[in-house]
Amino acid sequence: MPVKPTLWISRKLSDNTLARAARDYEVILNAQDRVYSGDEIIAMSADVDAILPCHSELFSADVVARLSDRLKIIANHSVGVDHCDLGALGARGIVVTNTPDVLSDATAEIAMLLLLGAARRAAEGDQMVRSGAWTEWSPSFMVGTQVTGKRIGIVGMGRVGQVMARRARGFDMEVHYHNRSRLADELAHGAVYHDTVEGLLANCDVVSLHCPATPETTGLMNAQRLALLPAGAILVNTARGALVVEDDLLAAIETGRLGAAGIDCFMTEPGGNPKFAAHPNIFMLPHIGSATRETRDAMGFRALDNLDAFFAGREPGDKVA
Ligand code: 8YV
Repeated sequence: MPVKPTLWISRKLSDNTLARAARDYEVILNAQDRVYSGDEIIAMSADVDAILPCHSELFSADVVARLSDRLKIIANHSVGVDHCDLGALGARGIVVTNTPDVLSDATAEIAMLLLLGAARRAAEGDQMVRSGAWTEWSPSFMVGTQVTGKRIGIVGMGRVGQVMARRARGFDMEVHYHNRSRLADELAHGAVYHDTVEGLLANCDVVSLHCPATPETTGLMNAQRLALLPAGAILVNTARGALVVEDDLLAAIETGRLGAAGIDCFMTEPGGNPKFAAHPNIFMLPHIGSATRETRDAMGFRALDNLDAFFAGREPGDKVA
């Protein structure tokens, strides 16, 4: 029997994922499901051949420089890899993989939920009924914004963005997008391409962010760009908190430039932005875009597929470094 590689699973993953991992690897678990510090990750790396982390574990250049030579692969349980310094990991010869595709449907579901919830005042309405404050009704009460037939602008027309476009078409929305490159016609399905974010923003009633957080996209939605949206537009973010300058979002909500926002990702996680709480037209969720039973299994399996390929001497399908 060949010796099984030793794998640290940094957070509590789905039961099916843990069972499969235990079958094929010597697994070290994180029984408390807590976030490990850089120093703890470095210490752990001396005892393992592989790590299966979430986006909550930070592999900064400083951490990567001190990882043990024993560690060969980081198989992320996430599509986003902004928590990993890919340049530093590549230079160390540590393979990095992610989990694309399998979370696109779940994330687009949450983006639609945020869009509808922001447009139709879901948080406010739920709170009113729940707290017993619903004491009267009138036709002018809780009036929101209709989504059907409006223009949606998708920033980042990758896998999640394309699913979001399909869902939006189900609401008869006119789809516009900005992407690094224009999609082939058979993928665009008639969506209108804008070669700049600025051009897109001026032409949409709703903007939904689906691009990764990179040095180029950090702070993308700042005061200048928010000012390009039509008054009363809605912003949806299921991608990364770093894409939005949160103080500028607050200012745009306060002036009415933004009619509402639906936010699943924040600069500070966990926790979010306490300043948002004063605004009932900011509909918030705690970074749960991919949190369905089906998708959690699929993400875990995809990460394990990547590990299996690596330890079988093949190139993992989702190698990003
Ligand atoms: C996950 C995510 O919840 O995949 C990503 O990039 O942000 C989320 O889908 C998280 O990373 C789980 O590990």
